[in-house]
Amino acid sequence: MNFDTLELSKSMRRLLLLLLILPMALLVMGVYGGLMQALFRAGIVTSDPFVGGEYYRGLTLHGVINALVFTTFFAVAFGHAVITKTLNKALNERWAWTSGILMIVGTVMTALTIFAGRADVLYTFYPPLQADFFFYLGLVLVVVGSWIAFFTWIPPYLEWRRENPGTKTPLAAVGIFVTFIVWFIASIAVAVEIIVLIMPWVLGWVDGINAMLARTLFWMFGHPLVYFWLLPVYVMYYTMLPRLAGGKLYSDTAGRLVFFMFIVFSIPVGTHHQLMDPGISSEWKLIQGFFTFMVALPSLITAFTLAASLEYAGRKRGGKGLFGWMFKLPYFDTSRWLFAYFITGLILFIFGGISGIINASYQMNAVVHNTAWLPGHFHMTVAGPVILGMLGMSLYMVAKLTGKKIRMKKMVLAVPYVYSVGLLMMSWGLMRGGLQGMPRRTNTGLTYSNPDSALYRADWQLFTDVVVVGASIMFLAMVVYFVAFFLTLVYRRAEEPSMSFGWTESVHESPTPVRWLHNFRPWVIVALVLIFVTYAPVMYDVTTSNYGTSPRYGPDSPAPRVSPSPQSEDLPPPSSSDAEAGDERAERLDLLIE
Ligand code: HEM
Ligand SMILES: [Cu+2]
Repeated sequence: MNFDTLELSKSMRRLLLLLLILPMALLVMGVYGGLMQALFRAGIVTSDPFVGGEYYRGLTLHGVINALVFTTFFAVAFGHAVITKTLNKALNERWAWTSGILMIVGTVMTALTIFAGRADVLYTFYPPLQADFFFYLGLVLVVVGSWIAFFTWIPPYLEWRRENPGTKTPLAAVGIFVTFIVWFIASIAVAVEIIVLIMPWVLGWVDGINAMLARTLFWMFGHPLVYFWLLPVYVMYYTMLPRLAGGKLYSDTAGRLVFFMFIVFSIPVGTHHQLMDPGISSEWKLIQGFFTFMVALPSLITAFTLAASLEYAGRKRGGKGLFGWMFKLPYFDTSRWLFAYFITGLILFIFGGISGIINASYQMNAVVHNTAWLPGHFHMTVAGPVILGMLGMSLYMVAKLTGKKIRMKKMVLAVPYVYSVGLLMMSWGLMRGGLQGMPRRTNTGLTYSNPDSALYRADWQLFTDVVVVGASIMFLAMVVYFVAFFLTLVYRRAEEPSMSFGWTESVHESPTPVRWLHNFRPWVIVALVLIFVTYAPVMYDVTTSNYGTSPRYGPDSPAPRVSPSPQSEDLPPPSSSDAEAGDERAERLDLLIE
């Protein structure tokens, strides 16, 4: 193979290190926030001394840092490295730095507003919750920065195509381009939400906001966002995992097909997050639900292709019989420690995927909607394969980019296993409780988990406790990872920095490009048509349904037009009716009815 010979320049190495290390430092806080959520929910703590004491502040920080900031920074850093190495082309450094600086400035801005208590709006920032202007501006800068990174990859790619006619684009580059095509199209929706709807409203230029329209635009972005998280990890699974396991990728063509399918099916599915929302007709909810099952297809193809690749590796390593190969994989080989981060993620993803299919089913969604089931489900995806792949690859890249030896290797190897055990416990607790009605985004410690409260639910206690144990195990594993990560950084350099990935070969591969898997354009066109067809009616529904606009929600204007009813079993008894409790009740009611 002729690629992977170009070294990254010193300036690019510096940029990549910055993009990997800064969000890792923030992730320390994000993960701490996760532990605190579990403790809040169980009633073990009632205020957080570090993040200013508030449950929703911590939850906002947790969602924004972990799910939005860390993942985006990683995808950009990984993308820069993969594109440079696979195409053997240097990127425009000035633009790469511009992108990085925009993202950093944006992140700092957003984080400061959260810390200052001016953005307790959770990572979905649903209007009429309103944050400080700079919260949104920061997010816009992060997104625009990531777009610029993507744009720096296009000219070298076009040049590469001209120089290599009739050659297949390296699979990893295909994966990275798909990641950012999906991201670019999807983030236009959130850009419109923020710039057209939210910002004028925050600045006071308009009195109210169409909350339903804002939510719809958010989810038009929010669902493909999960593939933006997942796709870089798919790149690792397809182009690195098989070799790490001691084998080859079973089918290169299947890999290409999977990536291209994501362009088409990632976006026209967002209303599956709004199955319980008013204002959108059931037909289109059902149709988008149908496409959600279509987008499960590439993940199923991936499951089979990767299983075949791992079987190939296991048999090469001497595995016999139907299942013998499974026991021959390098689970505990410190020299292949990265394998552990990939395989644990894959196993978690089985459960994450199955529970996702449940969420997407219109009827079953009614059972789990807005319950603790949801965070139970998505920690097995975004906090499973996504974060494990990104943690593994961040450490790998940082070590390569600095020429340092990874410290505490045995511990580093143990982290994903321990973390996964904790994660499965936490997710079980959340999901099982959710099936019994335990809500998400609710400080249950004040009420349902509080024996002194009239709302106490003894039958949820076991689940809340399991969540605490699981979350503590995850937290512990993450602390070990962070120590190893930063220790590796501060140690003396062992060798010349040199970025390289161990690309995998494939068992089945067509020597020449398969025509319809060679160009992005037709897939993008089909995607745009499908987005139009599925979203035009939804947008029509939302903009014509007569809900009017909402003023900002706040203690001075407790938005719900419904007044908190004393009969509602979910609310504190009417006796505690001083102003503060009223506000709190309204706030909780607002979150309950969303
Ligand atoms: C030590 C690790 C972690 C623990 C203990 C943890 C714990 C939790 C808990 C208990 C909740 C539910 C809060 C509630 O609804 O009341 C939650 C929410 C959430 N977590 Fe985590 N988590 C961890 C890691 C992660 C990671 C790595 C990610 C993403 C990369 C993540 C993303 C989220 C998101 C997006 C939410 C939803 C926030 C919201 O509803 O606005 N978490 N986490
Ligand atoms: Cu979704």
